Amino acid sequence: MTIEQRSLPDPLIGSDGRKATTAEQWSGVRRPEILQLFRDHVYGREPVGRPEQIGFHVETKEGFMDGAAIRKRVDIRFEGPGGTGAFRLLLFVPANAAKPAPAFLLINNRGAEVADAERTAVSPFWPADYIVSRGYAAAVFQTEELDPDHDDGFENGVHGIFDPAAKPRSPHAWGTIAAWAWGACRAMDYLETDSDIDPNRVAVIGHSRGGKTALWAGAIDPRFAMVVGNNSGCTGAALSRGKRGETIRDINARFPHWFCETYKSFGGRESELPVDQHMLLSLIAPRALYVSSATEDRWADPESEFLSVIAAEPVYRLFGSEGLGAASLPPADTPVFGGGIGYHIRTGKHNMELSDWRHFIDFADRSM
Ligand code: GTR
Repeated sequence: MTIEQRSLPDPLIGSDGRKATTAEQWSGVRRPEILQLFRDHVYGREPVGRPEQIGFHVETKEGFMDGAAIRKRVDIRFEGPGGTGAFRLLLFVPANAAKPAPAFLLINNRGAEVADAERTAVSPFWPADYIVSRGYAAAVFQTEELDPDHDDGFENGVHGIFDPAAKPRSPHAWGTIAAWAWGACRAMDYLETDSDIDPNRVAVIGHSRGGKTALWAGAIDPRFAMVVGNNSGCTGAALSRGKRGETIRDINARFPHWFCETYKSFGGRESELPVDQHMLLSLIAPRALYVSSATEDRWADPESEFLSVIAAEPVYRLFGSEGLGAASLPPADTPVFGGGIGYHIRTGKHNMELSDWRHFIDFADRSM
């Protein structure tokens, strides 16, 4: 289905019918409105930003990756009305490259084995050695340390800590994707304090459900200079109107805890949602955005991921950026690097591989 056939809401036209014609108008009026629409209808409203009670406990050790990296293990501890919580940020900082270093923060929805702190196991899903060799710090945390990935009635994790008494829950209350994104923002709170890291050059990245999370984190937190959504699909980068593969109804049936309650009422009613996912991408403008697809990832729907990028471009153009600068889906394994947006479609399955990381870092080298 073409872009025109999808009848998308216009990211530039506000609820009062006025069209933003300058970056200032868009940032001052339309951007906050879109953000609120996503909070109300899709990801839910997080009850807290940076908590008053937050602390960082850092343990540093040298001599990793044949001396190329320093390892930091940072325990991020916080407290809310429902008790205390913590998650660990694992960080490898290049020992020999210029500092402060730029960084990639991975929101890891896979097992902890892909993020081995000892480096006895190495995984192309998080190729920390390669990231460090390119002069970037490699940071990662596990989503499930913030909030479990099953429907637990929002009793555990950060939901239980920050809105324990909220029963019945508001239909707009945050879901699990928003809880993980909140964690990425708290990781950023730490990275801002680390003199080895350049806080102005931190990319947040995730794959699949982690990709949806990275895009939402990038939308709510402008401190992220670059945002990467890999194979993020439904309620990630992919447009919902006209989407093939997974739909809003499918995702809410299988993962009822991911989004806010209100979102469930839009299953089969995509055209009535006041937003579509190109508007999520537009919230990242004018910062660097990278969307990546895979040829066999039909459930995510590469075409809907690509067209979403195109439909977000008018907002990039308001900022004087060309956006992606390609009108049609590029051939497989051929990245397109535009002024503000990068895109590629990799041959193969739903996954994140070393070749994907090469393209992300190449784009970061010129854009962040
Ligand atoms: C699938 C889900 C997708 C994607 C994927 C993943 O089952 O339908 O939206 O999030 O899981 O995270 O690997």
